[in-house]
Amino acid sequence: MTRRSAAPADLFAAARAGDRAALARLLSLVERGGDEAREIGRIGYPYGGQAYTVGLTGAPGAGKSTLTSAVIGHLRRAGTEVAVLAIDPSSPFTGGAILGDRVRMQDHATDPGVFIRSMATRGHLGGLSLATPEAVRLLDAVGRRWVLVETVGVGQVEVEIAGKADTTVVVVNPGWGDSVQANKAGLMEIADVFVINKADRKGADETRRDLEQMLDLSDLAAEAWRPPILATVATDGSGIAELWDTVLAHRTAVEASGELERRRSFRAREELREIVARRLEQRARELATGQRWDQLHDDVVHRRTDPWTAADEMLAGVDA
Ligand SMILES: Nc1nc2c(ncn2[C@@H]2O[C@H](COP(=O)(O)OP(=O)(O)O)[C@@H](O)[C@H]2O)c(=O)[nH]1
Ligand SMILES: [Mg+2]
Repeated sequence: MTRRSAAPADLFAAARAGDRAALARLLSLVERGGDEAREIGRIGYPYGGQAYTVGLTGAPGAGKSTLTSAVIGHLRRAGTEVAVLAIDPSSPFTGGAILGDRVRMQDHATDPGVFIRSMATRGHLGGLSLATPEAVRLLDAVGRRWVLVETVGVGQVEVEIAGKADTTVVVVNPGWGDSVQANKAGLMEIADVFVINKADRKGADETRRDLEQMLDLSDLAAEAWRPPILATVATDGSGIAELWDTVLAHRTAVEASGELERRRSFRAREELREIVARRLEQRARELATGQRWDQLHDDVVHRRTDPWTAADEMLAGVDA
């Protein structure tokens, strides 16, 4: 049996037994969406619930991939296994960012304790916002316990995806206060931990003051967990151990307070809502074609029917 024709159930069993090629194939199917993706989701779902996800997000070039690679190194020295999803919506196949990430992360390419995957959206219904949680669930279901998700924190969708992690690390650089590119308000909202990476450059102290000030003014300051602000130099590993300790501290805090459970429950509801909305949208597109549609359209144009009545007629008997 070739990989291409292997059934999702067989691939899933193989991936759970540690077959990385099977896991990669499953992720491709998930990424592509459609019936096979749904079947994989169905098969894997009962096995999940053990993984902890850490999102790293920030502007392009902030050093997220370098930081991720450094964190992987830190975890591996402690014998901890880790999976990484690098999300890049702008590069469906071989975009520069993905290649760059691959090169940067190639230190870990032959380490069986590390699984790295670059993901882009293709035909998936709902795009990355639905494909990413599915991919994370798959990694969870095949037994991965730590999943790092690197996303570019620019667009609203990407920031939303980043905010879906159990712990979200927002990566900024010295001078961030002046940059207008990043979705600053969005990033402030989702941060559990701030990292000022490239702290070897000047302006790190100023950026820290800016962040503290923004935190003081935001709702976050009133919450039980005030996002700590750390400084790192990802290229030489400075601050990486502290970063990981802070992630662990956040995990402990949200587990103890019940916040983790609340977040996951909220996320499940949001995802369910989104799936329903996407399916209704698709159904609506399907309805808006064909002879009956053309007739109703014509009736509206020639004022034989008003648009609301036409819509009622279109929807009559539709099991949406
Ligand atoms: N000086 C300095 N450069 C860094 C640091 N971290 C990353 N870089 C460099 O910044 C560039 C972008 O890093 P990358 O990890 O690809 O950023 P990403 O787009 O956020 O994933 C690369 O040339 C890195 O070598 C750092 O702490 N200090
Ligand atoms: Mg990157």
